[in-house]
Amino acid sequence: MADIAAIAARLDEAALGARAIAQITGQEGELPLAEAYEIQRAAIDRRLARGATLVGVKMGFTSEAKMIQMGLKDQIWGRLTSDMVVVNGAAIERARFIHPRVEPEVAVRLKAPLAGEVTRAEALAAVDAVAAALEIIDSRYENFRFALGDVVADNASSSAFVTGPWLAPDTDVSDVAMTMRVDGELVETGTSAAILGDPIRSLIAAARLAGAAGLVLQPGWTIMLGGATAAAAIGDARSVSLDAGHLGRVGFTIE
Ligand code: 0L1
Ligand code: MG
Repeated sequence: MADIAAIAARLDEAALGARAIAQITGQEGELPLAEAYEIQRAAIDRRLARGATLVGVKMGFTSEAKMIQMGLKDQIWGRLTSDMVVVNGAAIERARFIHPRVEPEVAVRLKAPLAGEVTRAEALAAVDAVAAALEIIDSRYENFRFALGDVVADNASSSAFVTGPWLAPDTDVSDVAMTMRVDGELVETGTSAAILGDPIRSLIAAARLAGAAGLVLQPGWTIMLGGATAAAAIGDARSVSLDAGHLGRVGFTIE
């Protein structure tokens, strides 16, 4: 059994100091998923103890291509905390991150609790608003390399997120064209249909997976439903923007 508290502390300190660490699995053998999620919870608890609050959940590996690449049959998830929120159009500090990447996503805000096995109708009824979003992922592992247990323990690489204008809950998010630019240069184009065929499937999966860990998705929370394209490296770029058609625009600058 892994030393949950010690590994959680290592990951938390790596995130705090923006310093990469070695993979856990390389040093300590296999890391079963249940233990990896325990480490994730313990690392986030340290953040909460410093005053952050839970503001949602993120879904990862929501594209078929990424699942095949990792040999997965299911998605992974992570916790979103208040210190990860970036206001649309605001600046982020590059020094906070190790080797950040950005991906275009769809997010929903909830107005009712959601947990366990829910139908599509139940999931939709819990949605208060939808938005285009950008997720900044920043693996705490050297060279952005990890096995499944590593990345789950590392809160699914979650680091920061920006949501665009919140729109009515019945706004269609099923097949929205997305164009992402870094420093004005086109880096990724795709469609929200790449998120499990329809992002609402990812919301249903979020309720199921978080529910299995005893976590009820709460009213007011943001659920980041997954990447519509591959992630792009931020490097030393100064701006990122996403044009998501009828979902609007999202962006941030980097200083
Ligand atoms: O949000 C994501 O789909 C990423 C999940 C974690 C894996 C990665 O860092 O690419
Ligand atoms: Mg993501």
